[in-house]
Amino acid sequence: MSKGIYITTPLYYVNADPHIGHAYTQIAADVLARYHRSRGRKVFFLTGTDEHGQKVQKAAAEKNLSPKRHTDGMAEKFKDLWTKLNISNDGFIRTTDEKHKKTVKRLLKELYKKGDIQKRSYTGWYCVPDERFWKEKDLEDGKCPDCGREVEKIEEENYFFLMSGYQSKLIKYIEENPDYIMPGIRRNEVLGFLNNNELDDLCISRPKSRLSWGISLPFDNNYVTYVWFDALINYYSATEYIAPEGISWWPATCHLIGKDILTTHSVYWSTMLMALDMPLPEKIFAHGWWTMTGEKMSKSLGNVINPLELIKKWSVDSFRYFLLRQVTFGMDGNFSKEQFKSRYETDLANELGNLLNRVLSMINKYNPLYSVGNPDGFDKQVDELYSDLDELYGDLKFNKVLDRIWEIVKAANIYIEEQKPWELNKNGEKNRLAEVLTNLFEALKNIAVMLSPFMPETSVKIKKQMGVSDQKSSDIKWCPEDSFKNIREPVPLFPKN
Ligand code: ME8
Repeated sequence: MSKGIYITTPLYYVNADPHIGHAYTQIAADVLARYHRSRGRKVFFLTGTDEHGQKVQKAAAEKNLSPKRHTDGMAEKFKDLWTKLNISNDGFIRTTDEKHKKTVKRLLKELYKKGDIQKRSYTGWYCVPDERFWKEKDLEDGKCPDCGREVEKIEEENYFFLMSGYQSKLIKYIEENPDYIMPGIRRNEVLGFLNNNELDDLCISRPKSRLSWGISLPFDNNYVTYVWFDALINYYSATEYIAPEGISWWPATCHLIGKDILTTHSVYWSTMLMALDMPLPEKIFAHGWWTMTGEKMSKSLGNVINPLELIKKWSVDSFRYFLLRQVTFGMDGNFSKEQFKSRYETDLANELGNLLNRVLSMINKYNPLYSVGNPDGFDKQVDELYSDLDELYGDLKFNKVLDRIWEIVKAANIYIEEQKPWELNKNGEKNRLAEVLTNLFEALKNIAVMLSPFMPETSVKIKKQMGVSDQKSSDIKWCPEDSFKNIREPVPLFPKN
């Protein structure tokens, strides 16, 4: 069976509405999926919702709804936003899906049988918003070391996954696979943690007396599964009942996550897979945070920006563009409406929009022949970028791809100023005029193709105005047989707001 490209996002908690942070991971994963599809590869792009656990149970109770009613409504909200953001996911998994629950139970049973899960009594400090246990020594000023919020002391019997037994195997794996955890700064963080601390066993159950909203343990009906143990398994369970058949999807090509959930993925999930004798994903990429005045944008801090407001004012594509151009993927970025406006007006309206407008207006006005002559370096620039794309996307260097596309946009604008097609026309230099406008036309066409994963609607609009077919990036080549005959009157791509 051939191996497909399998891209995942985190499954978001349905305790509050999605915000820019969630949209960011979605858009990045979407760009990656669209890129691979455009090269003719088989892709399965999965997203979904994480619906069990204390946080969700609490959110439902606050609205006086049953957890089921609450999660049904919230899952629709997430789906609706992804449609509005043009997210092309192939599957949407909910951890309340019966088939997912079945797989979780099967794998839990397997680990229990193997002796990798054991019952023990336990005292610890629990952070409800993070759904994580901490030891007394981990607390900072008596609070959760991760989010700084209050923790609750809890004493009870629970089931533990014997994660500590996999510590040295995990260190070895990360050391031998330098691209497993990316970017490097996160890899070093995980290795530093593993090399300097003794890994604890992981508490993977919650007594039903305290939490009923979860998947029952298949070997003890008095308990439900810890929400992370349930949620992480989604990446695998989806390949059993959501992904198209006939292609091998596991191991996943890339788990895209935010750095807040690096430990759960790189340590919990990796050791769970090791215990199950299953291959580990090829890559876990943890991106940075969007902050507001320096603080992480988060539902619980209440400093979130609603993506719907931005796309209403500025368009979906400009929102997608801004998020991936503004910040190096992997680093944090502070969100500012002024910077958004500036990118819209400068990069999109002035540089890209005007380029299209000028080129089409000149072709309409001067009516040149389509004439392949000296490409004046544009062919080289396009070919080089095209052959670098696999590596750039492989390292998730989204802003680098956009920088390189913009180098061509800028070069084309400068070329117009230097070549002065209006003078070539005035002086009757018809051949050179045809050559220059053909070069600009070809450059724009390739820009549109390479922009398509980032700005799918804009790419189609450009191609429509140029009267060219909806090409894929696998069709990229300089000056195929073409003509100006289907060209239309230019319409501004990014109107002034
Ligand atoms: O952690 N900046 O769900 P969650 C960038 N259910 N990205 C952000 C962000 C921000 N300010 N805020 C959120 C969970 N994100 C678990 C995951 S996976 C099996 C289970 C994004 O709703 C980012 O991708 O808290 C982060 O990792 C994720 O939302 C956390 O979403």
